[in-house]
Amino acid sequence: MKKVLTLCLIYQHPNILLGMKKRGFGEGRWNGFGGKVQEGEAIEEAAKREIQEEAGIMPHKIERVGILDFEFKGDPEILEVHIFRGHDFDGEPKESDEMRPQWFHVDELPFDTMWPDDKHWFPLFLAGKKFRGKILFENSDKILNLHLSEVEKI
Ligand code: 6U4
Repeated sequence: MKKVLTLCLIYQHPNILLGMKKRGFGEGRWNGFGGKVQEGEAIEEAAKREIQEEAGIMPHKIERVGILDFEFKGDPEILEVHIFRGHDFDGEPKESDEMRPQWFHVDELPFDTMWPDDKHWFPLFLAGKKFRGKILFENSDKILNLHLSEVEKI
């Protein structure tokens, strides 16, 4: 069983826009914006829709830079998260029911209050690389296994 999700990060060097997840999966963590791809929806369209819903902004152009498969021990469902990078956008980031957006300097990312996998793949993201990975969680705080590799094309 596989569920396809999006995660969109706006990176205007040296700052990156994250949101504090106020409810649902990943509550209490800083993360990019995203969610489930709906039936019949293109993945990139879903990424744009979610960031518009959660942060009130519409990116001009987004590029897919990574795909990560997440598995939780004992749960047959795989979360396939497609990671996008954007730069320019229309609108002003504003708080929604789900997320509270805030800019962070890349040297001061709040890794302690982000998903534990983020500290592993953010360096690739920030360096403009493309990557694929597979991460097995014991629970939402503990990684049992992590494979990450840089790829030419995604
Ligand atoms: P709804 O539909 O609002 O109930 P919710 O349970 O809040 O959904 P959703 O749709 O916001 O979840 O999706 C979760 C988001 O978290 C997606 O953008 C993908 C992202 N995500 C999930 N696991 C992650 C992980 N290990 N590391 C990470 N982002 C992750 O950086």
